[in-house]
Formats: sequence, structure tokens, C-alpha cells
Amino acid sequence: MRMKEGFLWGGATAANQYEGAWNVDGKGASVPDHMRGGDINTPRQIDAEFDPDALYPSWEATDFYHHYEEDIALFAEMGWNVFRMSVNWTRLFPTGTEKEPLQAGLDFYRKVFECCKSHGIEPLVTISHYELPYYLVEHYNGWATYGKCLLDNFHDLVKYWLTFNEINIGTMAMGCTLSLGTIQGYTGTMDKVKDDINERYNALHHQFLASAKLIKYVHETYPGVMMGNMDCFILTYALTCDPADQWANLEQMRRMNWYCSDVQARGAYPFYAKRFWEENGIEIKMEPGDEELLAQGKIDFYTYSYYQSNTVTTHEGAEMMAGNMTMGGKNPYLEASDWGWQIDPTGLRITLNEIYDRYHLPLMVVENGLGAFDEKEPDGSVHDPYRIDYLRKHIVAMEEAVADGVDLMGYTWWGPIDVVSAGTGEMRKRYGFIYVDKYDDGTGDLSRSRKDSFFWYQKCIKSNGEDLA
Ligand code: BGP
Repeated sequence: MRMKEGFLWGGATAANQYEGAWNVDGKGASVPDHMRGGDINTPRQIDAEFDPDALYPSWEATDFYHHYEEDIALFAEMGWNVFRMSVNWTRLFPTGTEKEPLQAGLDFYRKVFECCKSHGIEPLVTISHYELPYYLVEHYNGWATYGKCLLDNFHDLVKYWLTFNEINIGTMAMGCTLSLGTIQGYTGTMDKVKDDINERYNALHHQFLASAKLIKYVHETYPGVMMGNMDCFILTYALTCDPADQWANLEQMRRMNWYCSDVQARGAYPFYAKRFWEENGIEIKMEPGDEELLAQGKIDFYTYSYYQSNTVTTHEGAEMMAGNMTMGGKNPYLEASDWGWQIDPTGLRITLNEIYDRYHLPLMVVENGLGAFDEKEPDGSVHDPYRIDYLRKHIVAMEEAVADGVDLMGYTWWGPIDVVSAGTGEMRKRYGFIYVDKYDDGTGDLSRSRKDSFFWYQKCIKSNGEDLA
């Protein structure tokens, strides 16, 4: 099996986890710039005032800002034809309230996009990937000026855009991933974070409107540009065949995985939303014109992150596992990563089939990957058969889905070069095919080297997914 001609192969990153240069050339602070590192047991703390003795991993991250030419050349060497990245809002609008963008920021992204193009790589750009301007979070909400500025400046260079990274994280109550959920649907003061489900769902409503407004504008102004959503798809299975478990899982799937994309792909709230709102004290402040706007701003393609699956049960004593942004029930048939995320390639095939069946839109898997401990050899090499194994199995699952009839546009591996972890802020949780010499205590010379998986992915892309040996 192999992928269709023109299949997009590449990797995915986010500015706040990769770019560094957090206060260079006039850039303002975004929410992640205020976040300390943590680990699997310690949630990331958000400091309103910076502590001079603390370490803020986003400040330097792995310094794409000063290494972009070298890094993009490495991506090209792997054979990529797509690179998913995000723009740092505060590099253009330091507080989010400015009317005009910073020229230095526009120049930087233009250089990056042009560099991609010169290597035959299409940029796939997430407009918001967990990086609201800190000022804006404290004072206002707002997004439209920023999105429009990006499209007006770069529609000639960037064909593929995603509006909000993992928008559905906003449906989750704050728990182990308080900070990210908060950043996404945030409406209060940072140091007095409290969860309010009504506010959260109304914040989501505004994200839907903002996204639809931009999509409508782009469709009217720049035909040919493709606008996508981005969901964090956490597949769940009922743990048992008890009908109560089956129903609980159906509800969980709706709330977590379908609610947002039903709105963004179909242009209207799903039928089950009304009862859910009523039972949870949610009152969506629907203004005149909102429904029309949602209907006019539907996405052109559906994208998502897929790392793992969990189980759901109504029975007591279920064992819980860690995961991407959320905890979930253990599945006795699956193994888990070093960070406790259950590995489930067949689940990827299932999601591709289910999503395609529901929306009949072209799909793209824009995040998938394995965070692991890597050991760098003295010569710079890293032997990471575990990563290759994960990658191979997930590519097989995608090829099966394509053979099932799913229209799959492309695949971007998460963190193809080591970046700061979003959930824990750690450097030692590495996803990359490219190792970056950077450590949790802030040391490291930022040099890049190729892991074994680099060569494996290169070979796979060269054969368009046929050579998976
Ligand atoms: C996704 C985020 C990414 C990324 C990934 C891995 O949810 O969109 O930003 O970081 O998860 O998560 P982590 O970095 O916590 O291992």
C-alpha cells in the first residue's frame, strides 16, 4: 500500500513550544511565556509576575527563530512537502490590541514561508496554537484583526490554514491540564482561575463565530485558500458491553470529539446540544446573525491530532491513565508510552473512518507522535526504534483507512524536531526525528542531529508510504 500522488508528508510544531526569541524584535509576552516548566506530576504554573529565579521554557524553546533555515533544510532532507507551524500572535501584535502589526514579525514569517517554498514545502499554518497575548487575556477577548492580517499578508504563500488548535479542549473542565484548557477558552484573570462551564461554552461559541467570520472572509476574498478546523481527537471505547457503558461512551464521544466539529463542519449546533446545555446550566448568548454566520463559515477540510485512546465505564474501580490533555480509563489490550498515553494505531483507522463518514470532507492528521526519553550517543546519533515502531504502525493504519475509502490529504508528525512539551513544559519528553541539544535545566548548545527515525521517515516518504521496512 502507498498514499495517493501529492500526499502531504511532514511534521507539526507550535510557535510557543519551538520558536523561542520570546521578547525579540518587539514581540510581546503570550500566555505560555508566563508558564513555568513542570513534569508529569506537577502542573505548569502560570506566573502573573515573572520570577527572576524561575525558568520559562518557552522563552528560548528550541530556537526556531534563529535556526529556521537549518531546520527547514533538514525537513527538506527528510523529503517533506508540508510543514505545519503556527504563528506567534504576539510577534505581530504584542498585546493583541494594536491596529497595525509589527513589520519585523511579518518579515520573519515571510522569510520562513519563502524558505519553505524554496524547498518545495507547503506551509500549513495554525493561526492560534495555545498562545494568546497575555495582555489580551487580562483585558479583552479578540482575534479577528489578527487572523485577517495573516490572510491579507500571506494568502499568496500559504494555501492551508487552521483556525484554532484543538478547539475542543474548551469543552473540558480544568483538571490535569488546567492551563491549556484555560488558555483556550479563557475569560477571567490568570491568577484567579476558576472553571465556569457556562463561560467556557460561551467562549467556545465566540471561537466558532471568530473562525466562521474569518473563513467566510477568506472564501469571499481568496478563492483557492483552504481553511480547516483542528480538533484533539481522544477516541474512547466503552469498557464493557453493558448498555450503560455504551451510552456513557456515546455521550463522552459527543462532548469531547463531535460537539465542536459538528458546528464547524456542518455550520450549525448539533441536535443533542440543546439538552446538554439545559442539563448543565449553559445558556449560549446567541445574537441575531450568529446562526447565519456559522452556516456561512464552514471548514473546507477537517484536521485533528491523534495520539491515543481511552476507555469509559459506569462501573466502579476503573483504572485511569494519563493522556493528551485529559485522563481516561485504562484499556487492557493496549500498551502505553513513558508518560502513560495508551498507544492505539487501530484507533487511528477507526477515527479516520468515523470522521469521514460523518462529514465527507478531506481529512488530515496534523499531529501524531510519541513522547519518549532519548539517549544521544557521543556521535550525535539517537537509536529510537520505539519511535519508528509507533510511526510505522500509525502509517499502516492510515493506509488501511485510505484503502477503506477515506479521503486523506496528509500527515504531519508532531514535534518532528524536539520542542518543549505543551502539557508538562519538559524538554526530556522528546518527539523529534531531529534531536536538539537542550535540557530541562536550560543548558545545551541547541545543536541539531539526526535520530534513526529521521532516516526511516525519509525512506518512507520517498516511497510515498510503501517502504515501511
Ligand atoms: C497536543 C498539542 C501540541 C503538543 C502535543 C503533545 O495536544 O496541540 O501542542 O504539545 O499535544 O503534547 P505534550 O507536549 O504535552 O506531550
